[in-house]
Amino acid sequence: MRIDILTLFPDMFTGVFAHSIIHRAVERGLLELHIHNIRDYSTDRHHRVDDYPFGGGAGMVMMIEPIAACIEQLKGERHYDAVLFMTPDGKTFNQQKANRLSLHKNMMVLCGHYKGVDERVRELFIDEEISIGDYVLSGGEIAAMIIVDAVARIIPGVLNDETSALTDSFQDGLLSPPVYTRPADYQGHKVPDILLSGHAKKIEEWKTEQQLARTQARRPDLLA
Ligand code: 6GU
Repeated sequence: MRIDILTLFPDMFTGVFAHSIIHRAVERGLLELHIHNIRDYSTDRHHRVDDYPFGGGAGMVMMIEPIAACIEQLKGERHYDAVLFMTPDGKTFNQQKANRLSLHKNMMVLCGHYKGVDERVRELFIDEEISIGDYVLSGGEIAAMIIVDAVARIIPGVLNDETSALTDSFQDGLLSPPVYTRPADYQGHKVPDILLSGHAKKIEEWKTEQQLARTQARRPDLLA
């Protein structure tokens, strides 16, 4: 899978993408990430990428031309299955959306900033508008990293069997059971006996019970 990210702040991505699961996916040749600085596509003599809003109002608006130039150049090089726009007024991201996006071969992710992006960008170029939740971030970059992480880790071959995405909270509609490691007794706080019993079948039953109880207590909306 190839993901192209269009941003005014390319440096924000370097640390996050150099580590952890995303890095492993890239190392294994399962994910290709390309970060594009929208400013490089400005033909303006001052490399302007934003301007005052027509009709007035607070804040600057990202201009269409540099964004269009970047998207059109990329589309001339290969087919894109989807062009996403990260915006708080998009549809809320969830595991189901991550699963669906992970099936794409090539996808573009546009990160918005300032007060917004010229509406014609959405009309002309965007297939899907995605928010990561009901709060406002200063830009779409951190949201884009979250999408890339959630998608990267479910590409087959990225995770090992022991960390399989299939056992995640949300994949089966239930929260995960509690987990424990050594010591079996920490200052009198003991690991549940069942986990030390060696009864594989009983342990599985216990885990499922725990999943149901946790989901009922913490996220009853998932059971509804
Ligand atoms: Cl995708 N962008 C911004 N700027 N704020 C957000 C968001 C995205 N999702 C939630 N808040």
